[in-house]
Amino acid sequence: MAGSIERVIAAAADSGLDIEVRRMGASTRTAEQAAAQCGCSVAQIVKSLVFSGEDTGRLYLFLLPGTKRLDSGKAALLAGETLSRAEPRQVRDLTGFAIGGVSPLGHLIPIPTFADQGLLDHDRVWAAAGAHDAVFAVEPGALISAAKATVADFAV
Ligand code: 5CA
Repeated sequence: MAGSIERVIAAAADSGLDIEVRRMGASTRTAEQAAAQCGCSVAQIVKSLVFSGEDTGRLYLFLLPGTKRLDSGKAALLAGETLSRAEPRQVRDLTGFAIGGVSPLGHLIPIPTFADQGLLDHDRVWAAAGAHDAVFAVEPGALISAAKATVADFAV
């Protein structure tokens, strides 16, 4: 999507984060592919999962290590409503990113964001930068701050 990588860089800069986006020249759509391209562990890949509230239709973003998955019961407690995976079109229209390139930063609208504590186990993590082959490395605490994410228990 045009301008999506630039949006990530601008959002990072707005939060005082100087990131270097790397185009890997191969797919980083999944955590496993991203880890292979980055030469890091799957746990160091940040998954950015967009869910939709079944009552309100609002979106919620969950940031978690590539080795973990979202516990839908715990996530629903945080959101205050039952959640389902957002439709790819809704993700694209409201974040400005296609599935597989959804970044923790730089969405078209503000989205309530939660982060798993496990991200903080690493000195450095890698996250999607708005395209299916684009990533950036970041210190996880700085990423969580820039994403205005609430650290919470929603992943297993
Ligand atoms: N670029 C990598 C990380 S650097 C990435 O985006 N990984 S991800 O885990 O955040 O995004 C891929 C995830 O998108 C999959 O794990 C899956 O949960 C979700 N996904 C894949 N297909 C769909 C779909 N059709 N609808 C909603 N979510 C989907």
